[in-house]
Amino acid sequence: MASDIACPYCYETFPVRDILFRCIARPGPTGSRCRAERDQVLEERRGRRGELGPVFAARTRGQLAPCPTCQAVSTFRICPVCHSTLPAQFGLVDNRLIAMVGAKASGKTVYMTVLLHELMNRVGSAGGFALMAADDETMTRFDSDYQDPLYQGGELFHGTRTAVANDHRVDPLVFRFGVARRRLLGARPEHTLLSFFDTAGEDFSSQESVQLNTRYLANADGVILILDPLQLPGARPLARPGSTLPDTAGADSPINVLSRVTSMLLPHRSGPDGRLLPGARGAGRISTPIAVVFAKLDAVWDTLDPGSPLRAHPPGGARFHTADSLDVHEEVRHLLREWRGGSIDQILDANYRHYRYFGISALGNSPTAESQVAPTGIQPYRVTDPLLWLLSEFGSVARQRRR
Ligand SMILES: Nc1nc2c(ncn2[C@@H]2O[C@H](COP(=O)(O)OP(=O)(O)O)[C@@H](O)[C@H]2O)c(=O)[nH]1
Ligand SMILES: [Mg+2]
Ligand SMILES: [Zn+2]
Ligand SMILES: [Zn+2]
Repeated sequence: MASDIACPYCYETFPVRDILFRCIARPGPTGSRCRAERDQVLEERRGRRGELGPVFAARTRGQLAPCPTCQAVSTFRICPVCHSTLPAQFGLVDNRLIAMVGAKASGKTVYMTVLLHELMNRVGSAGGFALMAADDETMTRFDSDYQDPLYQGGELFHGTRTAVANDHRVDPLVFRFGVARRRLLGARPEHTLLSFFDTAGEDFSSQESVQLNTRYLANADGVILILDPLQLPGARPLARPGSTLPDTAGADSPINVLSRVTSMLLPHRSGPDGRLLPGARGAGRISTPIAVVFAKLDAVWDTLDPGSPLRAHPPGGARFHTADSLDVHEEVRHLLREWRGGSIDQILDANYRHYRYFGISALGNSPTAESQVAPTGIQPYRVTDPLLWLLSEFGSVARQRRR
């Protein structure tokens, strides 16, 4: 249903009027007070323990409601499915769910961390963007689990926990993204809530986890698919000496990950074993935009043509640059053929209405043999391009068509 909205934490959809409230559990106007209690739904769905105010329904589209028991007014709106506290203005501002998918060790977690760091810091202030955590938990978790280890410790991650290992939960990070621009009367709200979830590669290799991931993918507004060029047979020999070559195990090869993601987005066309069934080109193609991102570009940088757009200094600013992006798109498509990954292009072309190729490097350099960031530090290249493309597809970021 068009009016349904998706929870940025559990990705389940529901009508806005179904949003529940949580009592503040402090004395209300009548002097009576509700007691904090355990919330079993929140424990089961999110693994969060503790005692919280009781949940009540108000059947309102508003941002506050009085508790029917103690009359205290609450502004804590919660998801009817998982009982997570919804971000302020949820339902009033654009709400976009972004799924980050890719094979194990393709670079998803490093990329997500560097992308968010850049948007919060460097590119953010220079580019007229603002990004902040939409809830306290995202803030502390982003710092302690992602940003601090990489930026202060210089440590690379030890593999994301799979959703299955994590008790069938995925823990998205939720941010508020804004573009600095003058507010026009009647203009769309300036903020967009962005929910990112990063899966473990193994999540896509077992049938058990397919169901969980299907919900996240099916309700995502945009997909960022991370591919490691060093997993393509034609690119491996080109890797800069000292690069760590990932396994190219069958189940987790880029082509298999893309096939599995595609069949999750196209459930009616996948076979019982989760494999893609052939379909007529164009008919029922997937409308979710997918950014297909070649990560770790630094490892093959030296082999790129000196005139390649992937060696050019990208244009900056608070806009998405269409011409530059199309140059990169064509260049990556050409490289794909060279790297013997042409079947990736065929799958995308046959199944997706909106796909775009990108080439990025989150670190800018190979990590050391001890899995530490190189002594030269983190030097990201083109990391914001894929997200800005998705945001431009959603209409949240303006496009600059001419060069
Ligand atoms: N050369 C290079 N290696 C990278 C880059 N990003 C990640 N890596 C390597 O890829 C490994 C896996 O990255 P990670 O983000 O944990 O992969 P994930 O399993 O997809 O989340 C890291 O430990 C690094 O060795 C990059 O930008 N350049
Ligand atoms: Mg990871
Ligand atoms: Zn109450
Ligand atoms: Zn929820």
